[in-house]
Amino acid sequence: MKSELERFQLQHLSVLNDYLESYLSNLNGERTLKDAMLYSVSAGGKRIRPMLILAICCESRRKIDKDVYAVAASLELLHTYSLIHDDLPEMDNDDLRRGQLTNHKKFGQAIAVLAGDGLLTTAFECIGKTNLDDSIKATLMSALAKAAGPQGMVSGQVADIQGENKQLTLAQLQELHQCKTGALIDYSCYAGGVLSALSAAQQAELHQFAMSFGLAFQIYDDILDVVSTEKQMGKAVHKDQSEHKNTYPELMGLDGAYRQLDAAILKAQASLDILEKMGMKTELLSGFLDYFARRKI
Ligand code: GRG
Repeated sequence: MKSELERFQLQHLSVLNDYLESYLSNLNGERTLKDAMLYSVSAGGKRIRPMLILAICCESRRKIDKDVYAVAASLELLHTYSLIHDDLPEMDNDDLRRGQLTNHKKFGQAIAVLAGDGLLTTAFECIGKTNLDDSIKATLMSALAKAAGPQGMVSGQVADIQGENKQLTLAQLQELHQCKTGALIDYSCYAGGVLSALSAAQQAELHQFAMSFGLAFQIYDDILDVVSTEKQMGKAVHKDQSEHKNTYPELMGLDGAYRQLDAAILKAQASLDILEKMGMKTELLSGFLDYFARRKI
């Protein structure tokens, strides 16, 4: 039997994907640039961030209309920019992303940088084109800029690069991840709350949920990285295995990382219990947490 979250994803994922493709296809612009932008966005990905926005709207009984899809899509556009830039030779130097060649491997570095720039900037245009009240558009745009920019994801990326081959403390690692991945997840929850006109108290608790969820997401990703690399042992592994990466398993071992993951999931669930007492439904958000808790890794 399908879970509530699986049914929800079936209902909304293809609409969101169609929205993204038609939004990019209908932009005026240079053909190769558009192809490069579409190439990475259409490659799939889990769509966790936009789905969080849609889920919060649904749990708050806010109608999921075209404007909600636009705000969700804009976040995926921005997230995809960050992945394209992260894969570049001067950053993580990856050949594969979302099951296909990375953007720079396919289109060359210059176009990949520009495709990322295009996705980042049009994410804001995408919010601007909605029929939402101007004050809501301004609130969302400034929160997105804060989460993605020098007070959020970009600083996290810098901290990550500067921390390479150094041993960070747990506090430094948490700070790095809060900026690099947590800030956009926090924005997802905030944007869902703004679109649903949640109260300040509900938004504050949703923020607590986002912090714990973001942490669980990152630890899970770190664990997955170690376990899948171990499974590949014996096969040719492209990455330089001698390079030191700041991850939870690296800092505290796999068991320690699992314990931190469990603690983050429990904390996130506690926030959902409070949100339920405040009148929100939480089944979908709980479903997102199960995804980490089930961890068939
Ligand atoms: C280049 C400014 C700049 C930032 C890059 C997002 C990011 C910051 C780097 C990605 C590298 C990475 C593996 C981060 C850890 C967790 C993470 C954000 C994974 C990618 O997000 P998913 O798992 O990917 O949601 P999909 O493809 O499913 O969307």
